[in-house]
Order: sequence, then C-alpha cells, then structure tokens
Amino acid sequence: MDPYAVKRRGLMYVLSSPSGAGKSTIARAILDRDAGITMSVSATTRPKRPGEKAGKDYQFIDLTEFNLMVNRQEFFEYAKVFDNYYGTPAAPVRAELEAGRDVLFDIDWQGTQQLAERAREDLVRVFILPPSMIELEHRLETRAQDSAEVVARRMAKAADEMTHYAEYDYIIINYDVEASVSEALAILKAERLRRDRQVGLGEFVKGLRQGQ
Ligand SMILES: Nc1nc2c(ncn2[C@@H]2O[C@H](COP(=O)(O)OP(=O)(O)OP(=O)(O)O)[C@@H](O)[C@H]2O)c(=O)[nH]1
Ligand SMILES: [Mg+2]
Repeated sequence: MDPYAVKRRGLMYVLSSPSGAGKSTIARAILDRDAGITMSVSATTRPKRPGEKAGKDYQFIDLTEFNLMVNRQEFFEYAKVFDNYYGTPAAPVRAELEAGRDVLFDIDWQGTQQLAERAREDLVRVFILPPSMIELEHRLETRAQDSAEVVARRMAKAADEMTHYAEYDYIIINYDVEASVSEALAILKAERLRRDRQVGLGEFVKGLRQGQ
C-alpha cells in the first residue's frame, strides 16, 4: 500500500496579541524552525517603516488600491487597525492550503473573527499575552520604532485587545521567548495530527486491516 496515502489538509495558524507582547518574534521563530509553514503576507495602507521590505513584510498599497481589492473580493479578511487598513489576500493562502501546506497569520482579533466565520475547521487560533503591563510598556519603548505618542496609544489599546483572549483556542503567556516559541511549535505539531486534518485515514486503516 502507498505509505503516503494519508495526506493532510493545510491549517491556518493565527497569532494575535496586544502590541509588544512578542508576536512577531515568535512568528519569525516558527518560520525559521518549521519548513512546513509559510507566512501570509498582508496588504496594508500603513507607510513602510525603515527596515521593512515590500512584498515580504507587507504589500504596501494606498487606500485606492486597498478599496479596489475589497471590491474585487480579493481579501480573505480585512480590518482597520489603529489608523490603517490591513487585509489578507486570499489567493496565495488558498494555494498553500490546497497544496497541504500550513499558513501563518499575524492578524488582529477582528481578522481572526472573520477567518473563524469562513474557515473554522482549518483554523488554529493562538493568543499571546504579556507577563505584565509593565513588561509590555518596556517592550514597546525599547522597540523604539514608534513615537512616544504611538506607544501611549498602543498601551491604551492593549487592555482592550486583551479582552479578546477568550476567542482563541490557545493562550501563551510570554514570560520567556524561547519557552513561548517551543509552546507555539508544540501546538502546531499537535494540530497537524488531528484526525480530521488527515485525509484518507479510512482507506489507510482499511489497508492495514487487510494486512498491507
Ligand atoms: N485583520 C488583520 N490584521 C492585520 C493584518 N496584518 C497585520 N495585522 C495586525 O495589525 C496590527 C498592526 O501591525 P503593524 O502595523 O505591522 O504594527 P506592529 O508594530 O507589528 O504591531 P503589533 O504586531 O501589534 O506589535 C497587528 O496587530 C497585526 O497583527 C491583516 O492582514 N489583517
Ligand atoms: Mg507585529
């Protein structure tokens, strides 16, 4: 019998958190250490920051282009976060999933809710919490990518964002980045083994029972 008869449906692995809780670091580590998952590159109207690469970090587009994509229904989900629009282009995600590969999403709770409405079975939702608000503020300040005003606004919003933790399947409290990364990878490993993600199991077991 074909040992590769059991194929797997790709899953959608969502990471959300309030600003500064460590989501991007954990996302990067997942991509580095697991070859079976690729990042969904969002489109955004936010200006590019120094060090960011167009097409890799985001597709940087203007509002007119964003609205065009909305009207053409090219987004799997989209939302306004802070003062900008963000959306997940659907086509690349579909292609990966159909090929049996997993896709990682760094999106907010609004986008996660939309994905849950559209693809609940394929979704794994992970929410990252900071160990404390003092730690969160410290991380936002040392990141130094944003102005003091933006940091203050993100702090104010963090408390609100955290109320959405209950809409997620898994919660990681980021006391220690290395520990959080292995937890995130453990979730990915276990979710891949879920029975309903393994296509062709019935046939496979039938074969086993026939002595194959
Ligand atoms: N709904 C949705 N949210 C997105 C998408 N892309 C990014 N986001 C979210 O938008 C927020 C702001 O992202 P960025 O502008 O990159 O800023 P950041 O400094 O990375 O912010 P944090 O990740 O919150 O620390 C984050 O919460 C992202 O998770 C998307 O395609 N859809
Ligand atoms: Mg981020």
